[in-house]
Amino acid sequence: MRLSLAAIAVTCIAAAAHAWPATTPQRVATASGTKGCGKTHYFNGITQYHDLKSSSRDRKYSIHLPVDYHKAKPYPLVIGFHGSDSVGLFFEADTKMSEPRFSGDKIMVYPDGIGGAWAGANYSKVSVVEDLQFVADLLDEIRGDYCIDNDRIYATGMSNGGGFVNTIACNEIGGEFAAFAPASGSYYTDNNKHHDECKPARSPLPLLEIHGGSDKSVHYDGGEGEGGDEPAILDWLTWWAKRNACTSQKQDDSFHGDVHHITLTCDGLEALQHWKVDDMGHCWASTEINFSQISVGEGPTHIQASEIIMKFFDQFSKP
Ligand SMILES: *[C@@H]1O[C@H](CO)[C@@H](O)[C@H](O)[C@H]1NC(C)=O
Ligand SMILES: CC(=O)N[C@H]1CO[C@H](CO)[C@@H](O)[C@@H]1O
Repeated sequence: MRLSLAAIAVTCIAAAAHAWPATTPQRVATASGTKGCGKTHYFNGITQYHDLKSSSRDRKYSIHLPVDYHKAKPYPLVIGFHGSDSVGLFFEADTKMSEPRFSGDKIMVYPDGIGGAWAGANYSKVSVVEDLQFVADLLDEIRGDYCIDNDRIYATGMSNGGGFVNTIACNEIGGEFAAFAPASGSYYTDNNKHHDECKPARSPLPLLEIHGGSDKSVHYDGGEGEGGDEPAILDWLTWWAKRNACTSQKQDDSFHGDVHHITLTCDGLEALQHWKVDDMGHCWASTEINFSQISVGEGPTHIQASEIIMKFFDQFSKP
């Protein structure tokens, strides 16, 4: 089965594809440390919980430092946004992203949404403006307390949290991030007729999406979702292909056609990528059974989202 992105099909013949080896960084990081460099931290390698005041509300997040955290070394940062009716703790357990085999040298942060949700859905408890302000306040606090490589800040999220990752990418604050990776995302914002509410801070903005073809909550072909109307995933990708000015597309199919990996090249970078797993439902793709799969009555699948996402992040730093 061939996935088609309408807008790209036109330009892919004329454009010269610039292939990059997947394992080497597409842009080399020049580490620039933050205010928090030099501060000593204890219990590294163990997730710790913090409070933060934002828009006069009490917010919470957890942070996981690499076990060998060195106070003078700038580290990449990944912020992970949980799905609806959840908290950062479950997202961390479900994705296992804090395990060194996935996180490597990255600092992992898991914020909690208000009322178990992120802005954008009709069930959200706070406005998009307020949740985006929270992201700004969270970045400020983390930069002030820990040694962060400012050029290597990333965002990932699941379902409602994936939708919020898209909202971040579509706004000015998204310019603080090097790359984005929503999974099973419910994209409620920028869903007007012309999709012109999405105003990314730069182009291309590296983005990777993973979605189940059999997702019963956030349908691959779009339609009515739990928190409002959702676009078809390929339409949504087409909008990003335009914003990122991508010029060529390739596709790999594997596992007897169950897994499809689309890679679009944008300004010489493989900056827009999508993984579709035909048989997968609404969960975080994993080759091992875990919470989100159990909750939708599913077994493991062919790909490991946590690994794919971290490898994608490793290829990008802020230009
Ligand atoms: C949210 O949107 C969905 C889908 O359109 C709808 O079924 C639901 O009733 C809405 N809920 C609220 C609280 O507006
Ligand atoms: C959170 C969770 O349930 N994780 C499990 C995912 O699957 C692996 C492998 O079966 C288990 O070891 C984890 O405990």
